[in-house]
Formats: sequence, C-alpha cells, structure tokens
Amino acid sequence: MATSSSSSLVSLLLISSLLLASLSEAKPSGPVVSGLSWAFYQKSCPKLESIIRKQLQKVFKKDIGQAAGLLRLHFHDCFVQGCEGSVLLEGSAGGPGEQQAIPNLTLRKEGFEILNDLRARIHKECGRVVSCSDILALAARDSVVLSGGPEYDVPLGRRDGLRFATVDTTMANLPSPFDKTTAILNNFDSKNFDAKETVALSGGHSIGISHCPVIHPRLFPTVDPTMDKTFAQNLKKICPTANSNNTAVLDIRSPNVFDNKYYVDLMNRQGLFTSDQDLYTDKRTRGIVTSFAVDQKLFFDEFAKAMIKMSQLGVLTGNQGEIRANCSVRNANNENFLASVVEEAVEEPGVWAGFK
Ligand code: HEM
Ligand SMILES: *[C@@H]1O[C@H](CO)[C@@H](O)[C@H](O)[C@H]1NC(C)=O
Ligand SMILES: *[C@@H]1O[C@H](CO)[C@@H](O)[C@H](O)[C@H]1NC(C)=O
Ligand SMILES: CC(=O)N[C@H]1CO[C@H](CO)[C@@H](O)[C@@H]1O
Repeated sequence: MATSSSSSLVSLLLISSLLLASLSEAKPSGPVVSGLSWAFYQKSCPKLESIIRKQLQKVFKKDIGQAAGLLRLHFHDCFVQGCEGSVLLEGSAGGPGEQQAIPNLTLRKEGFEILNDLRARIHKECGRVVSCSDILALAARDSVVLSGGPEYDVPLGRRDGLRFATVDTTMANLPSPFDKTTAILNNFDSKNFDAKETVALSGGHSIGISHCPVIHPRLFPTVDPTMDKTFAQNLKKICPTANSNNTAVLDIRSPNVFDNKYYVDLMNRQGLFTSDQDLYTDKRTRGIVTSFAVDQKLFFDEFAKAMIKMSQLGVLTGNQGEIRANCSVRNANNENFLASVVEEAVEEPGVWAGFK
C-alpha cells in the first residue's frame, strides 16, 4: 500500500513538473495583433494558465466531452463579432444572446458553468483582471492539448464585449454543416483564412458530437452518394427521425482523441456533415485533406497556427469593452457587480493607495 501511494505521489509530482515544463516551453509563434501579448498577465496573474489547466484536467477526467464543448464555444465566439465573449452572454433586456441562435442551441450548457467556475477561481487568486474571452481562449487550447492535440501559446489581453449578437448576425457569420466547400471557403475567406487554414480548422471535428437534426438530411429520403454505405446504415439506426435527441460522434475512428483521424474518415467517406465530406470531394481541398491524413505533425502545426490566428479575430483591447465580473452578464446588468468591486478593493490595497 505504502509503495503504491508513494509511487502515485511521485507520478503526480512528475506529471505536475512535466506540466509546468510544457507550459513554459511552448513557443510563441506568428504575428500578434496590437493590444495583445504573449505575457499579458505575467505580473497581474502569473498562475492563470496553471489554474485553468489543473481545473480542466479534473473536469475532463469526469467527462472528456466537455473539451469538445469548450473548443466549439471558442470557435463560435470568434466567428461572431470577434473573440470578445459575447457567446457567453445570457439573453436579457439587451436582446437574445448568442445562446438562443439556431446553430448554438446545441452548445453544451455545462461549458458556460465550467467557464464561470474558472473565472471565479481566477478572480479569487488575482482579482478581476482576466477577461472571460481570454479564459475561453485558454480553455479551448487546453481542450485541444488535454485531448491529445498540439500545445500552443495563446496571445492574451482580450476584453469582454458589451453587445449581444443577434440571431441574424450569428446565422450570417457561422458556416452551415449543409454547405459545400465553395460556401465554406467563402465564409472562412471573409475572415481572411485560406484553404489550408480552413481545412486545418475543420479538424476541430476530431472530437465531439452532433445531434440528429444536422445528420438526418444526409440519410433520408435517400443516402448522400458521397457517404459510405455501412457508415450510413449505422447512422440511420442512431437518427431514425430528424427530431431524435440522439447524437453521433464527429470522428468515428477516435471520437475523444484530438488527432488527424478526422481526415482519414473523410478519405473513407465517413465524414458526418456535407461541410466535412465535401472537403475531400472538392479538388481544391482534397490534396490538403490527404496531406493532413498522412502527416499528423503537419496537421498539428497548421491547426495550432490557425487557432492562434482565429483567437485574435475582432478582439477588443486596451480600454475597449470590460472585464466581466460574471461571464454570463455584462457588468452593467450584474446585480452583484458593485459588491464584487468593493470586495476587490479590500483585496487589492495597491489600487486604492492613491485615494488616501
Ligand atoms: C467548417 C465549418 C464548420 C461547421 C459547418 C461546423 C458545424 C458544426 C455542427 C453542426 C456541429 C454539431 C452541433 C450539434 O448538433 O450538436 C459541430 C460540432 C463541433 N464543432 Fe464545428 N463546425 C465548423 C467548424 C468548426 C471549427 C473551426 C471548430 C473548432 C476549431 C469546430 C469545433 C466543433 C466541435 C469541437 C464540435 C463538437 C461539440 C460538442 O461535442 O459539444 N467546428 N460543428
Ligand atoms: C427529445 O427530448 C425532449 C425533451 O426531453 C422531448 O420532449 C422529446 O419528445 C424528445 N424527442 C424524441 C423524438 O424523443
Ligand atoms: C452569473 O449570472 C447569471 C445570469 O444572471 C446568474 O444566473 C449566475 O448566478 C451568476 N453567477 C454568479 C457567480 O454570480
Ligand atoms: C434544431 C433546433 O433545435 N432548432 C431550433 C433552434 O431555435 C429556434 C428558435 O429558438 C427553434 O425554432 C428551432 O426549432
């Protein structure tokens, strides 16, 4: 007993020192938009990244599916009004939040709770200095890493937005799973992503699930001819009706592991959505799919670069926006906000020193 508990202590220490080493070794790469930086919270919240990673390790140990939920939240945040946390806002007098928009109804509810819990832990440690949009960008990165994907640094310093995105804005900005490659490339081009980056980002579908309403139209009344027959037969059992509440995995080969198998699926006509499968049908993107299917390192490198780029879309910096005291509501609508400001004043005498 003693041996096993001390050896598990040793491995725990080993894991945490490996974790710290890997966090500090991750190399900054690519250009950074003005106002963001690689070391934004180095002084104001040095433990930020270790708090998030340690907590998410616990969360994912219970339910690895939450990693996919958080990764998708970050994508939806960035593609609609920029990475400024508006996807996290709850519906209120300000209008319907992004959560109410059609493609987002399937965002996992737990993701919002996980982020608010992280925010509380971080603000307890450092005060209200870290934005919800930064926490989401880091949580998405850790979702990739802790699912087996590439490690990469996230430029930080985002501020949280004050505006809801309307249903119309959300629908206009998010690509549709029923789209073919031309529409997908156009959508991503409008955010300045080329074909290689678009195919790499689509690799986010290496983890997670989809609900039947999105899957059913490719099965009934006739099976999409670009879909493998056995794969289709199995999906028909999962989704006999469009309103079924069942789910299917996005990557049949390794549904919970972030790897390049999604592209192997596409080469075997086992992509779940039209927007996935058509990347292999279309001549412009077929070669890119193949290159990622045969070379996981290439995929990881391109994915990490594209994620760093995506995480900087339309960010608010400097004095723009705010640091939300609750990720679900902007401060002006937050009843507890005044109380939280007073608490912070007690915790942070430095801030108030000039008022004496
Ligand atoms: C290429 C355009 C894209 C389309 C059309 C698309 C569409 C969708 C749809 C329809 C779902 C399933 C929703 C449901 O029924 O539950 C989904 C899930 C997901 N998407 Fe995308 N997506 C795209 C790009 C991306 C990108 C760029 C990422 C991240 C880098 C991403 C990450 C995810 C993840 C992780 C899930 C699983 C979520 C979960 O299990 O809760 N997607 N996507
Ligand atoms: C799906 O779930 C909802 C809510 O639990 C339920 O009302 C509905 O009947 C279910 N749909 C089907 C087809 O089972
Ligand atoms: C954050 O705001 C939401 C929506 O108003 C509320 O339900 C939740 O209790 C708040 N969380 C905290 C920690 O105040
Ligand atoms: C697929 C799905 O659940 N669609 C719903 C999305 O939200 C709108 C508006 O709230 C509903 O009318 C749809 O049925």
